[in-house]
Amino acid sequence: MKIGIVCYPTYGGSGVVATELGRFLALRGHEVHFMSFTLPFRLAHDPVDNVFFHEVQSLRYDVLPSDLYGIALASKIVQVVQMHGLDIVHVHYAVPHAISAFMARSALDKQYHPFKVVTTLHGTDITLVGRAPSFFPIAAYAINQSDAVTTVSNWLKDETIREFGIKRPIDVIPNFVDVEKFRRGLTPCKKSRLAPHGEKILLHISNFRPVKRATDVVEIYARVREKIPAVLVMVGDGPERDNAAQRARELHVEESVKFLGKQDNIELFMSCADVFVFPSEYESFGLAALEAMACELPVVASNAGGLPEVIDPGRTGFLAEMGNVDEMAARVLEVLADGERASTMGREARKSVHDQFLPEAIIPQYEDLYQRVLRDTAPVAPNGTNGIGADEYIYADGI
Ligand code: GMT
Repeated sequence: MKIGIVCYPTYGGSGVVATELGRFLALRGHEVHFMSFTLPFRLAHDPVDNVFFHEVQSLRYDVLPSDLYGIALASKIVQVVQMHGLDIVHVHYAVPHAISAFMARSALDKQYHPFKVVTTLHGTDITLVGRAPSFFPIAAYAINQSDAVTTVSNWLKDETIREFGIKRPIDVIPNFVDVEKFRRGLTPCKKSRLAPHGEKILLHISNFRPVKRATDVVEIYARVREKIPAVLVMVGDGPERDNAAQRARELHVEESVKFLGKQDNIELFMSCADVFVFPSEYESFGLAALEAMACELPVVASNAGGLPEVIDPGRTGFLAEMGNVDEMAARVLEVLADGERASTMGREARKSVHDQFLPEAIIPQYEDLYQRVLRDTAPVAPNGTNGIGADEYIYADGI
């Protein structure tokens, strides 16, 4: 198949999932065309054959109300379809990506509807952006008009149905992780640099948006450090980083909290930490937790959103009420107190990834979905046969 993938390319779970999906689809023989405003960072570090990148260049001009990225993206989709004849455009994040795809489809020859639109909802596109009154009707339209819609967890599916009163079918296809890349004991392991005196390493990785509750991470750490020697490693950057650093100063633990900012190779930190701390207000899935589990890290997280679909409490980590930093600290101590237990939990965490979230299990679910939308609503080729090959499409002239 020829598949277009539209995503946010910078640090963030939806972009990572989209990029990894494209890479694995290409490795399975599909032709994949990424469209975004910059090269997705994981693609830049791990290029594969059969993957093409098309940069969307928007326009800023004084008289224009704001950046017209959604329209520039629609134009790019038109051009890529004209050049390469895509079967599917798979958009990650409903707004504005799905709308741009519909716009592009209308701009192409209407009679033959040249490609199908698959929309994957990742979380904040529903819980924050889609729910906002200024975007609500168009987010609902994006969901209803897509040829197929997926969510990354059952929780997000239920939220979408509840929030938008959606009647259409929604497929749940969870996040996945490359276990060759994310594993224990990678070199160069950073343990001796992060914890030079053999302290335990608590790790948090996120974009430090309010939903991640980064100050809770510091609260949890301060409680843990009262009991055992430990350091806290904070990877990533975002609006709550300064507040978290301030809280570390107030709690007098700042000298053992390391804010490392954005890092490309997060697996190097995950592969040598002792516990992953993830106290989010909610996560539609929690990709970072899954990546940590692949690195045999027990995860202590809030029991919000889709996290209970990822973490099996008592076996692969622990869940606590969102905001209950006392309980989360107690759970972290429980993990760290018994090295044997921590290792067992870590091994179980990786096993759980193997059992449920391997690319080999998840990518075929997307392939089956693509086949289904192409089959169910195959465009009628000019000669009356039901051809769906890209070569048979007719595109409007002069666009
Ligand atoms: O909000 C974020 O953390 C980024 C966001 C995104 O869209 O990039 O992540 C969401 O999508 C990920 C991939 O499907 C999920 O694993 C994350 O749980 C989800 N984040 C939230 O729901 C807050």
